[in-house]
Amino acid sequence: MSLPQNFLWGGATAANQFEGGVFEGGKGLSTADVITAGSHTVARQITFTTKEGEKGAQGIMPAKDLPEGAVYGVQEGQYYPSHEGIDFYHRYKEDIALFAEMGFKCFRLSINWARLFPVGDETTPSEEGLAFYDNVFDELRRYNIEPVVTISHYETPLGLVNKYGGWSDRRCIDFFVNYCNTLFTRYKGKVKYWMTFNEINMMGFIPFFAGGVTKADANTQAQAVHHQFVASAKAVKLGHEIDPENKIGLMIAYGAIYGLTCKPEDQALAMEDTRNRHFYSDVMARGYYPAYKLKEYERLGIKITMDAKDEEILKEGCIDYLGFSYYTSHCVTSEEGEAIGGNFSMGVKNPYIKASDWGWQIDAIGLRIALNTLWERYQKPLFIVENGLGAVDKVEEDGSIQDDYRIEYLKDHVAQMDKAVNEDGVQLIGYTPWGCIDLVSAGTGEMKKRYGFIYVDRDDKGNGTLNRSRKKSFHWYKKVIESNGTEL
Ligand code: BGP
Repeated sequence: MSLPQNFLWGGATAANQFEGGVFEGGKGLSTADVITAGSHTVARQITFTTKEGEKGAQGIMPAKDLPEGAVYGVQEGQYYPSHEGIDFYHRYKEDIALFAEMGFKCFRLSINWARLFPVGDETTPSEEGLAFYDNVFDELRRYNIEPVVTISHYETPLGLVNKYGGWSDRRCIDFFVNYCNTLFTRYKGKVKYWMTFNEINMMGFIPFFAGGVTKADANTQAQAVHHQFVASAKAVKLGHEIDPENKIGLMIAYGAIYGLTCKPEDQALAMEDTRNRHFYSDVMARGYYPAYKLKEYERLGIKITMDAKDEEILKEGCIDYLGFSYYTSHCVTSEEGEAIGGNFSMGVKNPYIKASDWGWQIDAIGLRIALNTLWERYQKPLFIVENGLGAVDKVEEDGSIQDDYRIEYLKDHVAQMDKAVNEDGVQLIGYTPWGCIDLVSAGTGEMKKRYGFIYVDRDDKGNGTLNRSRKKSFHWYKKVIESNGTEL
């Protein structure tokens, strides 16, 4: 069966993972720029200087308390993968031509906030920063590729972290809304699809990474999340006022969650875990805090400070669609179980499915379940804005890359997506597999964890020509798009 006409086939990226040009065009530093590379066993490190002038580094997965009063910045001799990324900053024309060759209808990218507002609290944006994205959007439009823009993807301007402690400070709301105002005004007519915060629910696991929050206590985290909710709702309202054509969505990390057995305790745990993911979409899609979260806050003694108008703002700023990432499903048990590695807490091993080299469990059917759950709960259009398999690719002697494992993963997921649409009646507007061109891994900082249809010659230490080449999956995906999902 075929997917709806105008279905947005494309691919997804994020500025700090592929743009590079970190010191060019007057760009300021962001949180991503002070995080060093790691491997999948060694967590990435945030670098900082303490008040006493001592330089240090601290792991970010899982989130730990960072030193009080530290100043975050770059240190000589450290390798920061975001600084050069894969150099999209200079190669965007070549890359967009390759996306066009695959037949992309849309392309998801994020704007680097610090490229427009180097510190984050300025009132006027950098013209050079704005012009860069103008060029990118114009180039996309030349090929009729619709930009899908994440406004904040795991990078808060470092100035906001060092001056205000990131999103724990309410003033960030105004800085963000001013940034959004700039985007909606400047790119009116060029961009229609927006998402406010990438994987906003990761604020609960990695608050520095997701929101520049340097304190990890539960109250500070909940307060920072509240600020992001209000900022997002204000942005939605403003975006609609500036251009009624704008479609502004949320973005959460999602996945089906199963109880390991049919033991009621396991199922209850699965229900609670699922609900915890829904907390973010509940607030942003329905416009109010759900009862279960208010009860939980009460139980834990968490008190959020709200302004008189916050409740009204949340109601007025409900999102137009739900964007989500789907890589894996999760399995939970009420008994002792072996926890799975990976970049976040992944629950326990599901005995029925295989896992990637990074331990992410591969479950295409879970995608159909996820689509149905979200559709039933919100009745708003869905957009799969990330999906894919992180794998090590081997370049053959003739230069080809035979990534059949990637094709198999994507094929199975597209088939389930098709079922959700054509058999279950889910309203799905698009599909943008993650890292459509190889880029830096968010979780590990590695290059060897690749997702792309396009190979980039670059290694974990930053060596390589940065030359691009087409993998076997490039040709496969081109056919999928051409046939609107009928030829898998
Ligand atoms: C999501 C992020 C992306 C991304 C992807 C894959 O959580 O939104 O930025 O990179 O996961 O994760 P990783 O890069 O760790 O493999």
